[in-house]
Amino acid sequence: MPEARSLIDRYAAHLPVTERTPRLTLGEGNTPLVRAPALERETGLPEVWLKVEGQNPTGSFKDRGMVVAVAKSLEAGARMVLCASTGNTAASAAAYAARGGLSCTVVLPAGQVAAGKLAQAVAHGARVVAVRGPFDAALAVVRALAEQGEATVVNSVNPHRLEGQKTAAFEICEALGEAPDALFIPVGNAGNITAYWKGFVEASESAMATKRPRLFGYQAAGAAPLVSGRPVSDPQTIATAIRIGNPASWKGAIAARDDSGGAIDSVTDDEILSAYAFVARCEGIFCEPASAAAVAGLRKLARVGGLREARRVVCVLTGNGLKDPERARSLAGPIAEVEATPDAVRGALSR
Ligand code: AN7
Repeated sequence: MPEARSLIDRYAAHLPVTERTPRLTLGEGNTPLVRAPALERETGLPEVWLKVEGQNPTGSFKDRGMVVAVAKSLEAGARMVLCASTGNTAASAAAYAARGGLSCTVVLPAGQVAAGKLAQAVAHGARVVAVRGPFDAALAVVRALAEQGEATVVNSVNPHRLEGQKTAAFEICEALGEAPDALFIPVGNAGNITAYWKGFVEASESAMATKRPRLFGYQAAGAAPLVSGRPVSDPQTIATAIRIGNPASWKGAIAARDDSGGAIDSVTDDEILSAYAFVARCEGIFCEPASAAAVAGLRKLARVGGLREARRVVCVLTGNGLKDPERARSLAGPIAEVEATPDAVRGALSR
């Protein structure tokens, strides 16, 4: 059976690749765009779609950018990649480095990375170091190490990352036959909202779309520098993926917001957890808490009637719920353990 075409091959004409760029792939991209009837009922919008990026090979959107960044590193003759990460970038870098035969070092904020992501980085053979402080401190260390020539940085400060990530906007336009009216997306280091905007602009300049969506980005209330307009030194949120106080792509996010006529707002941890449970229980899709920030934002904006002219909207579910099993388990109490008899199980169910 022929292998599915790699993301790099599918979008080579739109990516900074040449014939010499290795066609590295783990089957990234081509993720499902799934209709969300429960969110349509709740918001009153005619069409709500979910871009399920948790279906990527390592369970997050990072794979789209990482495949390009690692392929370009290989093309340039690098031996080692390096990143700071709240978890998903680390998991993705570790996997693509393993595939490409590169060594990988990841620097993480100590105690703030979801269990599944850490497991992935270790499983793929990355060298892992945890530093005291938030993601921002880890990224500062990584940038300093890179200046000393230690490795290629594969954080989204590497422009190849954003080039790969913009392909999600292409896929949405292709699936719908046009750009949506609005796109809802969580914002942490702000690379992805920047990449989506680049993708939608390029789509509108090609046959993929005739218009561009308004972009609505959501930060967690305790980590919302783009909302307050100044860096947050001690970011706090249960959505650890977006626990970031000084986004690297600050300017890109503001440009995406302003050029698209959208907004960047915050949602509370309670709103995030409510959206997280809603999507899992009512739509059947298990995303991670950070991803649910996009859905929380859609619900918040719809509640105040902020979307009257929009007919078709897309929420980007950036990462898989399995990344953070502890958070999911915390939503319910202990599970009853009883004798293996129908009566005992019936009894437990009726309690
Ligand atoms: C699930 O992995 O920053 O605004 O180091 O994992 O492009 O940063 C992850 C970010 C949203 C925010 N959803 O995207 C990292 C990291 C999930 C994420 C974001 C992240 P950006």
